[in-house]
Amino acid sequence: MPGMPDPRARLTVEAEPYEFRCSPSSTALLVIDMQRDFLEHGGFGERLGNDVALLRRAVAPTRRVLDAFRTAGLHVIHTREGHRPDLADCPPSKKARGRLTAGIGDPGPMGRILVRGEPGHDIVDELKPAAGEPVVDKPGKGAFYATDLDAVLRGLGVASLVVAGVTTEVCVHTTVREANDRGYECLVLEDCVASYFPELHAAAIAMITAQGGIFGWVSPSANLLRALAQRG
Ligand code: TIU
Repeated sequence: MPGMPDPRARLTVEAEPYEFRCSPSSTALLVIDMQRDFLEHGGFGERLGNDVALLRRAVAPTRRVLDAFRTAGLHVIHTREGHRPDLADCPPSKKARGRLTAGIGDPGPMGRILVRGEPGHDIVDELKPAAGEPVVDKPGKGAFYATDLDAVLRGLGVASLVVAGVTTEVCVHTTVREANDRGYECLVLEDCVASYFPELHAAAIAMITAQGGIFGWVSPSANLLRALAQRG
């Protein structure tokens, strides 16, 4: 149809360590764990002693990318880290780690911490999933471990992932490593991922592009938005 972007057209994004190329129709935006428990006051992240403002920086840029993917009719998938209310899927080692006074499953200001169905477990309002966007609930840090994410991606014909979410060196990194080993090509948007620890964020970003892109590619979201706009 004249005036419509060709869904088979390749997208080229200026990135490190070199340009990232993908086919938009086989690309998904993967938004990792943008949950109240990590991003809002009173949640699990703050209980761990962290400054949630450092994570909130990623929300507005991610929203712009989300809007662009939705406008272009491209795939969007969300993940949430959390557990069954009976915690049967939470390894005792994970529950015990940190010797926390308020840890997974314990009551917090936004309900039981990291428990599915509780307000704190849900995705922040600014990035709420739209109807039809798959939400993958994950018990681990990696989004492929003990989930149907791989089946969802294969069902959609996805080969490339554009990655946003928190935290850079924990759930984002674990997921990118898992995706890379499964053959997915990942572009991590450096302003759409964030950490409570700026030095760990920087190291995690550097690790992705080292050695010729050992885990994938990194770019600012502006580069991706520009590539999408040029395509239209
Ligand atoms: N989603 C995610 O990264 N879960 C974490 O527990 N991250 C921390 O940095 N603690």
